[in-house]
Amino acid sequence: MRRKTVSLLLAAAMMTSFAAAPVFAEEIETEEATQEEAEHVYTNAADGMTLAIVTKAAGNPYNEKEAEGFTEVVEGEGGTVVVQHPESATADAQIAVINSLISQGVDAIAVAANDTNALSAVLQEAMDEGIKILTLDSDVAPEDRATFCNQAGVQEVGQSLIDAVYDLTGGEGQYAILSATSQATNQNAWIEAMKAISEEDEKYASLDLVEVAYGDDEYQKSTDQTEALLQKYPDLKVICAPTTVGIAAAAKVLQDQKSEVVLTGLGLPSEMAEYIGDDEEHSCPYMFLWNPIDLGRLAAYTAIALVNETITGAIDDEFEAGDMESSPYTLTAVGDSEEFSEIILGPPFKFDPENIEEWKEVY
Ligand code: RAM
Repeated sequence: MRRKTVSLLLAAAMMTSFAAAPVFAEEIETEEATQEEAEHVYTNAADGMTLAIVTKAAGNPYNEKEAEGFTEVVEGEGGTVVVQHPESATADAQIAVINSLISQGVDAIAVAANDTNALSAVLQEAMDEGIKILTLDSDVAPEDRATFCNQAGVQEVGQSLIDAVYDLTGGEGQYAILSATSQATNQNAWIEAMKAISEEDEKYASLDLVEVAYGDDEYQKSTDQTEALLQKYPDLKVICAPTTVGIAAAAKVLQDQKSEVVLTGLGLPSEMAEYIGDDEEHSCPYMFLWNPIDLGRLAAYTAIALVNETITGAIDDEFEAGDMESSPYTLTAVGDSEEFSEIILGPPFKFDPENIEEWKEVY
C-alpha cells in the first residue's frame, strides 16, 4: 500500500471514529485519490432550494466551521446557500439578519440562537411566510422552530465538564466558569446541567463554584475576564470555559502567566493544540468538543428534509443525511416533551495530549 493511501485511510478512520463524521467511499477505493478530490455522495436533493444559515456572530472560527459544513452540503446537493455571520453575538443582530432573509424569500433558515426567547417574533413571522425554521448549536423556545440540531446531549456535556472539574481540582476547592454571552441557550443549559449534577450527587459537594463570568465570545473580553478571575480568587484551582472563544483566551492567559490554575472546557483542537499538555508548561490537560463541520452538515440535511417535507419536526420523524456516519437520523424528544424534537449529532469527544496533534488538523 502506498504512503498516500495509508494517510488517506488514517484520515478516513479519524473522521469516521467521530460520531456522525462522513465516510469517504472514494478514498478507500482509489489509491490515487487525494483528500481534496474526495467527494461525498450527493443526490441533488436541494435542487431549486435557497437555504440560509445564521451563526451566532462573525469572527469565531467555530461558527465558520459550522457554516463550512452547511455550505458544502447545500451546494453539493444542488441548492443555493446564504451564510450570515451577524456583527455581534446578540439577538438584535440576528433579528436584523433574519428580517432580511424573510424579505429574500429563502426556503429555510438554520439559526444558532444568541437568546432563547428574543427571536420568537421574527421566527414566527418567518414560519408564517412558509419558511422552515430549525436551530443548530444553540436553541430557541421549541415552539419557535421545527427542530434543533444539537451537537451533543445537554446532560452528557454537563457531566463531562463537571467530571473534568472534579478530576482537575482533586475533588475539592474553588472553580470558576468562563462562559460566552449571558443569554446563550447552549452555554446556559450546560452550566445548569453542571450545577444540577453537583447539587444532586454528594460526590461533588466539596466543589465550590465561585463565579460564572461572561466573555461574550469575544477574545479580548474573555482575556480580561480571565485576568479578573485570577485576581479576585487567589485560591482558584480550575477554570472551565464551555466556549471555544473563552477557552482559547483563558489558555493563553494562564500559560503566559505560568499560572497554577488549570483549564478545561470546550475548545477547537486547531486553536488549542499549543495549550494542551500534562506538564506545567501547558495550561489545559484536556477538553471536549464535537465536529462543528458535521454539525453544519447535519443542519443542511435537516433543512433539506424540512423543505422536502420528508420531516415536519415531529418526534420519531426520520431522514437521510447523505453519507454521514449515523444516517438515517431520527428526531427524538427534548427531555420528556411529547411534542418537541431535537436531533443529537453524537457524544462529546475528549481531546488530550495523546490525540490533539491528529485532531488539530481536522478542525
Ligand atoms: C463557541 C460558541 C458555540 C459553542 C462553542 C462550544 O464557539 O459559543 O455556540 O457551541 O463555543
